[in-house]
Parts: sequence; structure tokens; C-alpha cells
Amino acid sequence: MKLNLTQKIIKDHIVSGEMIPGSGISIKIDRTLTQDSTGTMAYLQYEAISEEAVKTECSVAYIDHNMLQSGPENMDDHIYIQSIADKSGVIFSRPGNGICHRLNLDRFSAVGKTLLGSDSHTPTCGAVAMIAIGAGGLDVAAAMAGGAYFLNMPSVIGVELKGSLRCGVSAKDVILEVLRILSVKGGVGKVIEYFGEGVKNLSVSQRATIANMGAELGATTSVFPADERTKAFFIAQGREDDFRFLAADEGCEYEKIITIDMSSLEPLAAAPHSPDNVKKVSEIKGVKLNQVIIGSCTNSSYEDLVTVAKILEGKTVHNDVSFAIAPGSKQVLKMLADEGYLSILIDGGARILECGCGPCIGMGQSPNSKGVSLRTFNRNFKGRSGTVDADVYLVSPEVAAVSAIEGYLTCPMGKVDFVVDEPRTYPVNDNMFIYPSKDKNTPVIKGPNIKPFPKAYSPKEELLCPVITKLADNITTDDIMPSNAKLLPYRSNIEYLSNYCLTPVDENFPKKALNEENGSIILAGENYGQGSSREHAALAPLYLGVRMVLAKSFARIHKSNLINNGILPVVFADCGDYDKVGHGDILRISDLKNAINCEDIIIENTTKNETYNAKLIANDRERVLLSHGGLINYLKTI
Ligand code: MIC
Ligand code: SF4
Repeated sequence: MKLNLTQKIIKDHIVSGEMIPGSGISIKIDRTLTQDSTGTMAYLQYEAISEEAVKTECSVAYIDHNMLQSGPENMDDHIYIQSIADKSGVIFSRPGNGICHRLNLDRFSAVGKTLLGSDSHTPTCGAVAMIAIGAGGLDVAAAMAGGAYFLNMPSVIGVELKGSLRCGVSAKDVILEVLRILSVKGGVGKVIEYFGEGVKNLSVSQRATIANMGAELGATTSVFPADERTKAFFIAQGREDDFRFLAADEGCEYEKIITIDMSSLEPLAAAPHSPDNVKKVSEIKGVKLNQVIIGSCTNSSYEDLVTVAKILEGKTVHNDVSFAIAPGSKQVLKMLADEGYLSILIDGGARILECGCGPCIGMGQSPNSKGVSLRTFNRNFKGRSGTVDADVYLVSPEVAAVSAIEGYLTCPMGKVDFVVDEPRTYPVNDNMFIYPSKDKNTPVIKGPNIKPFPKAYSPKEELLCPVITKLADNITTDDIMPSNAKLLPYRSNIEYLSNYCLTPVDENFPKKALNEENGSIILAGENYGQGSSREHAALAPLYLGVRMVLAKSFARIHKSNLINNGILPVVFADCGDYDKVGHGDILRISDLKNAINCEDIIIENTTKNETYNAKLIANDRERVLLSHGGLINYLKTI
């Protein structure tokens, strides 16, 4: 049988199940990554399930998110992660080294391998033919302990790339075009596999931009073949041994094929407040800007930043624009410095930030009130920048740089007449990675802000609780568990964080939840939990007593996080029933233990005397987890 690339890599790693789209499978995980904002939880969970060194061939713990140290919390977390990494056989990437996805691609990727990461943009490594999947911290902890990763076999959408990008058009425009076509929920349960003669016209960093932002489609992952350009990248990084040619079989099948002629693309922007609100820059040009920021795991490569420097050369950013740059890694920053581009950026008025996520996760650089910010990032959800009423547009480095000079949103066509080549060699210096001693006696150092995580409930005889909030479609994990410079330091303290749970969309949610002694229900629309992999979006509701989320549909990672933490993800059989359920209605599922094992369940609305047909969205293994009250409780029984 002819296999596409996704099927090939999964076939090489399958532990259980069959490669039938939608059916439950498990795969062996070769490599893992964690970052600091999800990492503390992941390692606390790792400690709860294993005392041994990790069983993967390579696991790396990055510090890149919680970098502002305005109190002891973040550095306490860094020290905890460093100590547990040392003991558990995990490579530690020190703060300042760079963003996890950029570094993992550059230094720890390997063609044909699987990678599981506690961050939704883990698919970045799909740029070099890896099956790289974002997951909750607990799933990553289980993989580090040697467990397989359980998922539903995705179906595979083929994206055929033709032609090549014109000057001024960038890889960001390719993924924005895919988002325009498929939307933020178009990738749920799917892998986006790129192929076609246009692939060779994209560098590995450009492929990484596209694979990275596939997360915004809700996709399980995105993947590119490994070809001559991939080989050149591995040689340039001094890691040829991690390369081999790998591509789909000629004549393989895809669920559907989308064709994109890159030669006909033009610069695009995701307008506020969703990555799929895509417009042509030429059509919305002229928006007055307060801020422009270059960086994030999507667009902080050497090529991206040199492009910006070349556009800025001899010019100064507009007086009304605050212009900042966060390089993706110390390697990129060093290259900019060595080659003189850093001085061009500094001369042009750039505020140089440290190598890390920075403003992308609201760690500083929040825009002014009602400000307009142009960013090369991947998410522009309302409030994510740290300013609730700001408008954030997502664009390419070309659009960002040209617009920063003009002071308003500007189309770069005709203003950019060069292409920056991928470097032939990178200056490799891995001195900011600390290799672990694996010494069981290494003391694990926990600061006072690191609190135990809440334990999931085992299911009772029946579920009988009120709906305490009714939410719209596309609720993001930033809505459920907001992240910004003030809250990120509490990622190891669920009790504290829970005070902010869902407050961007329902200010009184935490109070209402705490008033319900016997648990509560969240009612939501489509694509509930899109965005980040943060398990905190399940742990905070768990802490507050939420037992079930009843929605029209769920985002993949969040649904798994709910199940891992014993919260029931249930969808209406008929989405029209969503309108019938009101705030305060008391819902019942009788014989809960039995219901967990059935696909179809009946929900009684005891307030309105109605019943609804619903489905528990879980495969066989997930039902077992739910009947034990979540993954950790289950692991204790085996
Ligand atoms: C994000 O981009 O939202 C984050 C912050 O990187 C998250 C992880 C987190 O919430 O800590 C993600 O994408 O998974
Ligand atoms: Fe960091 Fe932003 Fe990438 Fe998330 S999306 S990993 S916050 S740079």
C-alpha cells in the first residue's frame, strides 16, 4: 500500500491500534520537550509517576516563557526544572538560550522521529519530517516515563505547493492562506502534509514557520518531506547524522488536497482577534500603528531577522511606533551581531529583547490602551497581549518591518527586492545546554510557590450539577486560563491561578464555581479550548470543582487535558440543544459509571424537564481513564 509521509512515520512507531482515521492508536515517542510555563506541572506529574531517569532517547527542558523576574517565582521555577532535569536525565536549556521550538529544530530534531512537547507549537519540527505533536504536560510526563502516546489516528490533508514566493511575500503568507481556507477548527483530528514541486523552494526555516502555525488550525501536526534542502540544513547545523531522505510514496492518498500556487500569493494579515481572520494587506493597509514586534517561535529565524535588518538599513522606525525584536535563539542573535545586522537594527530604533517568547505570551511589551500592534507571532486572541482592548494583527517580517517605518500597515510589494538565503553553516555552540548527571541523589529544589497539583475525582453514581456559565464558540485556553506577566509566575500554583479561571469571558466564574459544593458544568460552543496546550486550563476548572464541559465541539489538546484530569468532555448530538440549556439549569447523568462506557449518553435537564442526546468524546482508553478519575489515578492502579 502506498503511504503518505504521516502514515509512514506513524507506522514506524505504532504500538497499538490500526491506522484507520479516527480510531484510537498509540505511538512510541522518541523525543520530548517541555518549556517552563507548562514544565513545572509536567515535572511535578513526572515525579508522581516515576522515580527513574527518562526512557526517551532525548528529552529537553527549555526555559523560554517565564523570563521576566519581577519576583522570585519564575527563577524558583527555573531552578526546580534544572534540578529535576538533572536528576531525571533531561537536557536543560538555560534561560537566554532561546525559544524551545527554534532550538529544538536546530539542535535536537531528527528526520522520521516522533516528538511530544508540552507546548502546542511542538509541530514546528514537522519542518524536517518529524511527527511532532503538542500535548498536555501529563501526556509528556507519561512519555518521558516510557509510556506510549495515545491519540486518534488523524486523517491527512495534503497541501500541494506550487511555484515560489515573490519578493515581499513570505512563508507566513502561505500558512495564513491555509488558515483562511481551513479556519481555526479546520485541522482538528488531521495532519497537514505538504508536498509538491514548490516545497523545494522553501528553506527549512520557512517550512518551520508553516508547520509551527499549523497549530492555529487545530491540527494534530503538520509535516514536510525531508529533501536536499533539509539535508543542507542538517549539514549547516553540524548534524548530518540526524538526516535521511524521507517523503510520501508516489501516488499515495490524502483525505483531500488543497493546492496553493505560491507565486500568486500576496502579503496577508490575520486581523483581530483570530488567526483565521485573514485579509490581504493591500486591502486593509493604512491602519495606524502604535507597536510592531518581530519574534516568536513562528518568525524569529536568522532569515527573518536579516530580512528585517535589510529593510531597516539606513532608516528609522516611525516616531509613533514602538518597535521591538525578540530573536529566536542565541545562535540567531550571535549571527546578527557577528554579521553587523544587530547594529543596523539598533540604529533603526529596535528595542532588542532577550531570546525567548517575551511579548508573544504577554511577558512584557503590552500595547497601549486601544493600541494597534503588528506582530510576526502566531496568536492574536483578544487580551493575549496583556491589553484587553488592543488590536493585534499577525503578519510576516516583511510586512512588519516596512510598516514599522511607515507608521501604518503597509504592503511590502515593490519595497522588498531581495531574498535572504539560508545560512550554509551556523555557528554552533551548545554551551547553554546542560547535560544531566542522572544522579538519583541530586536534590530537587522547590520554591515556596510550587504547590501540589489538584487530584482528579473518581466518578460518582450520578452527575447532578448546575451549568454555571454559558460560553460562545472558539473559547481559547487564553480565555480559560489567561497568561500574562502577572499570572505566568503562578503556573505552579493552581489555587492562585484558579481565581482568574475564565474571567476574561465570565468575570464571576471562579466565585460561582466555588459556591457549588457538588461540582459544576461549563456549557460551551464550537472548538472549546483552542490554542495552547496548557493543562492549567483543565487543572484550574478541576480545582474549582468543574465535572463536565458540555460543548458543541472541542479542540484536540484541551479535550485530552480534560480527560487526563477526570473532567468529562461531552458534545451535544444535536448542536441545536445548546440553545435550550440556560445558565443555572441543573443537568443530570444518571448511572455515570455506566454512561462513561457508552458512546451515547442521555443528559436530563432537571430544571426544564427536558432530555438531550449527547456523546462522550473519548476512545476506549480514555473511557478507562475517566472511570478511574484521570490518568494519574489510573497509572496508580497498574
Ligand atoms: C502559547 O503560545 O499559548 C504557549 C504559552 O506557548 C502555550 C503553552 C502555555 O500555555 O504555557 C502553548 O502554546 O501551548
Ligand atoms: Fe512561546 Fe509564543 Fe511560541 Fe507559545 S507561541 S511557544 S508563547 S513564542
